[in-house]
Amino acid sequence: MKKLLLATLALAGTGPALAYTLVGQGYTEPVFLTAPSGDASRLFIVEKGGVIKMQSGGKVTPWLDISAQVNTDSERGLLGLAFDPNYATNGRFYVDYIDKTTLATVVASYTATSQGVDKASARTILTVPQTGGFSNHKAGWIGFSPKDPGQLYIATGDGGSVNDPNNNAQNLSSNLGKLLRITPGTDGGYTVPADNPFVGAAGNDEIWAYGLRNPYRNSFDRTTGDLWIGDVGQGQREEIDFASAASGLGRGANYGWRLREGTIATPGVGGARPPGAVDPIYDYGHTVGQSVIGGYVYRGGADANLEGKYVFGDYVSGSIWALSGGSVTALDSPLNNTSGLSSFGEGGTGALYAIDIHGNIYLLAAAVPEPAPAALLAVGLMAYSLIRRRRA
Ligand SMILES: [Ca+2]
Repeated sequence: MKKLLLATLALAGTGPALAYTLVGQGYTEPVFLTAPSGDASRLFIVEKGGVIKMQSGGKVTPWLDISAQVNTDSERGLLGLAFDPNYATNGRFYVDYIDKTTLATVVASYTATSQGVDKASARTILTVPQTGGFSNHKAGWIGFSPKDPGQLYIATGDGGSVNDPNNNAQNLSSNLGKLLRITPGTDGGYTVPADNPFVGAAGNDEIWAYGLRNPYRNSFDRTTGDLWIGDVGQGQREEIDFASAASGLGRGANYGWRLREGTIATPGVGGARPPGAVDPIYDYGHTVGQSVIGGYVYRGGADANLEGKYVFGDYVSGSIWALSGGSVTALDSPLNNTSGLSSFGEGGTGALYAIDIHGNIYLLAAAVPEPAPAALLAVGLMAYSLIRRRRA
């Protein structure tokens, strides 16, 4: 009976079992999910077209609609959402999108009340011109580190096309291909933290780290504050970059693009690793996947085997992996062999979710409801009898 049970649980994919539960569906091109810190009852789902929806108790409510001001061509869209660490008291949150008119990346703040979001509360925090006119590599993740409160981190892509034709990522006078770090103003605008690496030196003051191609999905470990970057590769290598909080979060780090693609010289434009450049903590080739989706260090508490491991995946292969101690384990994935894993997301108390661009949200690791052994046995018996009936 035990064998039968395991077979039933492993039906959906390969690798060690990873419990997953469909908890949301019907979203239109969802690309991100988050919640205010500590909020265990609500999820905020970002739709690429410019809408944020709130899901609570199985009910979905439109929360903010800025679709009229968002360009959604190719990789453009509403791409990022971050709640202010003091959201519970100030109601402030931040979005990252491509402006319909200027095609620039815009980071804006809004303020929510118990009545919802007042669109008139919109304040532009920062704008990054998308010179070059290409429609891909917009990154768009934004977030706060629990170990660096008050500073907003903003991931930008290299601006698009092939081989970073304008050499933005290595250019410290461009805010493209970077991780930026700013102190957002309470009424729009921003200041630059005095300890940013290029303050008082050549290079844009907003830049925290550089040499990134399309750092589309990233995270800070909610426990340690460590930084994890998922940098989407070009034709060869997909890349995970890491900087611990204890070592200063990679202040001034050069992650190598366009000279380096993962651990190799970029074919055509690459070369030796630039002096001081940081190699990825992990990279993989295109037989395994073709668009890395950066994830989270699992802190959800529902799976002891996963706890403390970095969970990430690939948009094209649908694979989900756990990275720990330099080695990767393939996990069961609800999206195995189906293109569409658009992001992971963390709930307000650390529950981990996977998002399918086709509209589905899966809770990972925690089976809901947690099935009692007797219930699992019943499921196994049902599956067994169904298989027998099909065979008959
Ligand atoms: Ca400077």
